[in-house]
Amino acid sequence: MAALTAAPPAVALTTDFTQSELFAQIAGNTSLSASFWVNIALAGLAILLFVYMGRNVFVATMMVPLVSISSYTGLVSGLTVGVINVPYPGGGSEDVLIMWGRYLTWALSTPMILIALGLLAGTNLTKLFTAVVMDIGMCITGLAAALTTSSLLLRWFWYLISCAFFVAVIYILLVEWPKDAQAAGTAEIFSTLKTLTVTLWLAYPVVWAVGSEGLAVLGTTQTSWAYSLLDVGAKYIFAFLLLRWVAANQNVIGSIAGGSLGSVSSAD
Ligand code: RET
Repeated sequence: MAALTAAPPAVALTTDFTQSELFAQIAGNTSLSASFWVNIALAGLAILLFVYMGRNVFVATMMVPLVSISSYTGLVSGLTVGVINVPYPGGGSEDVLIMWGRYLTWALSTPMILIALGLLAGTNLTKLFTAVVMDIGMCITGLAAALTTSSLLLRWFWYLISCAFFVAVIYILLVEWPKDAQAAGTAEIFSTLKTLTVTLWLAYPVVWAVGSEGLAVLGTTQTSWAYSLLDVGAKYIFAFLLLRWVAANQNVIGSIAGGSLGSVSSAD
């Protein structure tokens, strides 16, 4: 981003751009803006659709598009982005537009997805809590990786710590919850959603590694699009499949997780 190049300050975390300057930069890049607006529009549609499908269904699932709208509004307005001087392998560094708001809101949206999956599998509180805590650890240390400018090594060390948290989440999804789902009688839908989730989630650290915050094989706009498209699958397609199943299987719902999966309003 040539227009964003400025001399890196010696100490400050972010190079000095006002929110209005960042907003103007984003608005001036049609493709980057589109990677945000697509999600705001889809999240809005998802909320309308989910409300139509059933008013009380799965509070956790309904929260996902709400968090998403907040997330992308932060990005598109320039509030939750910043320019930092990212060190790259080979000794160089560059001023890069960092979308740190993504990590922040992932710390809210991904636990919701895991809570929905855990409840669906009828798991116990210990495993649910472990998955959520590990997941939040992954998001916060991912944020630390994105914001560390002092040392290339420490930047990637944060990345590895985040991956370690992520392994725990994947383990619970692939090993623990399928057993619980089997016992709860939700194995089939759980298996579909687990496969979707694990496949898409695995792509996030890959995008980070090759994206503008990692090895910079992808530029800022391409990185943003990659995350935005992954979000579409991991959030809206996920939530749609889950809610469709919940609406069609009220009898199973009542018997798992003490009915805490929610219910479709009787008006439907
Ligand atoms: C980071 C970089 C550090 C290493 C790892 C990551 C994983 C991120 C994931 C994000 C999933 C986000 C979703 C958002 C939906 O709203 C932080 C990219 C492991 C798995 C599903």
